Amino acid sequence: MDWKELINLLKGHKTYLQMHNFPDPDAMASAYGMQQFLKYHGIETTICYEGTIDKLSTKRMITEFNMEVFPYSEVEADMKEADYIVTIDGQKYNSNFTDLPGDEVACIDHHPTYIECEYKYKDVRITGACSSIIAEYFYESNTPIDENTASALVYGLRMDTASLTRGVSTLDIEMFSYLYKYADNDKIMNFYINVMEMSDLKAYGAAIENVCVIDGVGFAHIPFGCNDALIAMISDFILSLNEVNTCIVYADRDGGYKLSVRSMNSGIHAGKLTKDALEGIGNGGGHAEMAGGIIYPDSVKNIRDNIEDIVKERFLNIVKNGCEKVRD
Ligand SMILES: [Mn+2]
Repeated sequence: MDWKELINLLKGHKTYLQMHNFPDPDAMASAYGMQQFLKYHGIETTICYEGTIDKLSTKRMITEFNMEVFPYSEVEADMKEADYIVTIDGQKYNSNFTDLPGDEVACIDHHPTYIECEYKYKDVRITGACSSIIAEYFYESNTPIDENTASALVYGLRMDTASLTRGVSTLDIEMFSYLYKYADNDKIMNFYINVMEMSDLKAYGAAIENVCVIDGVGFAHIPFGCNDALIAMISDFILSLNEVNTCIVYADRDGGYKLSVRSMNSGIHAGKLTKDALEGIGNGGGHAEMAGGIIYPDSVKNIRDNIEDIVKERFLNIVKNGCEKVRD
């Protein structure tokens, strides 16, 4: 990380901070934190995303932290091909990252790279949360951090690491302790109350009805559309079962399926498992502990009735053959 290089690169350019599609709290906190960091150094930016922000947790972040974030449809008329884009908590060419007209000159992310892309500035490190990487920009450059920004980053860090219990690196711990001093920790605790909506229960209900566990691997199909964040929450929930050490939860999406995968089994890398299991019918990847994927509508046209058997067979095959959890 060379924060001066990033500032020099962006100076004088109209810059967008693009989060991954359907941004989660870590993406929101990271984009907001980077916006505040750049603002202090004289660079104004616009935060944008594809998809929707429709979870209580992310909607609440906008009001509680006073964030300004724009769906692409609202900036479409303004964005030119020459404008700069910094990808935040995601990378160009990923299945969850829409290629917008602007020029992706920089990338700040904590996920493994699946498809290489040339950026003028790249800061990709495998950490529990992208928020930790953003916090380090403040720390390294001695940039003052206000309570609001520190609080948002603590929340993002906690959400992506399940409060420092999942995929944690030394940087996450160091940045948590750095941010903690500046954050409004009571405000953050309030985010953990009332996190579910009545409509979420329908998806939980379907998953519970449907769950099937084979050799420690849990599968649940939600037979209707759900947003990414909800599928991820249900995946965490299925993983909390004593009988489950790896789980695959998927919901219908535009004629295909959206998957969320978790692994607490040290022999199974969730990202590699997902990528390999979906080969030829979809796309996916992610961290050792958590991953996501999609199955394309075209590939299930004739097999939709058997989708549950097909998903089980594909994932169990990879699990059986071993899918070593190697740190990327
Ligand atoms: Mn993240």
